[in-house]
Amino acid sequence: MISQQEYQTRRNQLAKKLPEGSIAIIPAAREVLRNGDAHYRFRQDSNFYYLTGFNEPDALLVLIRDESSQSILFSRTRNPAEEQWTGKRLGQDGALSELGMHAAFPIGSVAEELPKLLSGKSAIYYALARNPDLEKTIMQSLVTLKGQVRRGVKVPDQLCDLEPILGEMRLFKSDAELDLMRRAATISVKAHEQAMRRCKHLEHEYQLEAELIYEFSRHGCRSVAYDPIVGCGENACILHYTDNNKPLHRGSLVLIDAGGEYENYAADITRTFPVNGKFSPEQKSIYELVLKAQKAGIAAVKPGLPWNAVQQIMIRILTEGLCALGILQGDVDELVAKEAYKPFYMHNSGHWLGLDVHDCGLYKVHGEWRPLEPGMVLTVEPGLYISSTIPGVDKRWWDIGVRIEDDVVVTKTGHEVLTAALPVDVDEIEALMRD
Ligand SMILES: [Mn+2]
Repeated sequence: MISQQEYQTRRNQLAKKLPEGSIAIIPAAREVLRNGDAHYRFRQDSNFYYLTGFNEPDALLVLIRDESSQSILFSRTRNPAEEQWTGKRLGQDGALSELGMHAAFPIGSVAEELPKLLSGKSAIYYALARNPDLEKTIMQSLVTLKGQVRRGVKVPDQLCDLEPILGEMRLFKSDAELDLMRRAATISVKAHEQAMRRCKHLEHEYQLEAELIYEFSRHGCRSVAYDPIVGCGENACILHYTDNNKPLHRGSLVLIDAGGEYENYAADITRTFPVNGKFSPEQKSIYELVLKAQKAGIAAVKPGLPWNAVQQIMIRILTEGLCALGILQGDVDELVAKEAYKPFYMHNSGHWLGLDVHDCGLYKVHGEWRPLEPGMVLTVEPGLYISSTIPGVDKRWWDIGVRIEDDVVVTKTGHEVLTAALPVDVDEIEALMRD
């Protein structure tokens, strides 16, 4: 649980990072129609949630940069008839008492109230180019204010991007956030274990997906953090394969990239294992090479390490290993320099992780890869994908796709692997699948 105090502190900290005379506007997510009159399951906007912990749609947070750092919330009004159908609402009284807002208005009054809040300010901060509805609302307020210039009204004349400032705050996780991420990770570990254990009884990729979702749900992850990837054989070589509808072939590998979302915080785990519970010699060679790279990548994580160093370490190990297996030929330095590994390993070492599975925050600062710092959370996820379409590769390696991914917190002295409890060594996986 994240306390109301922590949300208030975040709002104050954000306001203090803005220049005097600024105002910030952060909209909640909207409900989105799926088909007919049915909606997609509601997921709050991550920026809005980070600053409020408030889970209703149709809301707008306004922060004013002044001595008292005022927080103002526009939200749905209480309405017993509508609440009968769609559930309880916090309303404006609740926004003051439970969320600690300084003022609260009905969402329907934005057109009337927002110009008053913007009047006299110099800069408006919001997530530029993300939300056309919000931009329209802001423009309408500016039109209203420009109509009042002759009365002496000062109209804001700068539109600034809020995301770099907010992204930098979200990049560093608090202890309370790390607790939620540990929970998301622990539940996701259970789900992957369940998939490994149950695999021998299953016939289709979607049945593995069902095992994952069952475990996520029953332990309190009310949603997946992203659509699970369950790819058998050649499908394991498609990075974002989500059809998940093909048969599970005994003798093939299956790649599962899936994570649960706990209180809006994501886990992101990939494991690859043999459908029949026993790695073939070729599968084992590729798997152990990816694992060697991943272990070296994780071992390097500590404060001060530049973001791209993990990738450099893993590329070298993968290239050396591909040479040792005869899949690549030549001098390792030259092969690394000319990116000969790219047909087999075409993605980055990982990404930031948090409220978003690909979380916000810059990877380069002032043109340089940024050094890791305590409180950052990243994934480490090397892979090798030997599609039969890559020319010149011996047939025995075809359709072996392997990715191994864990979630890593940078600590003061090194790192903590949130997903360390999940089996990853060949022996461990084979033993778990035998049970
Ligand atoms: Mn990932």
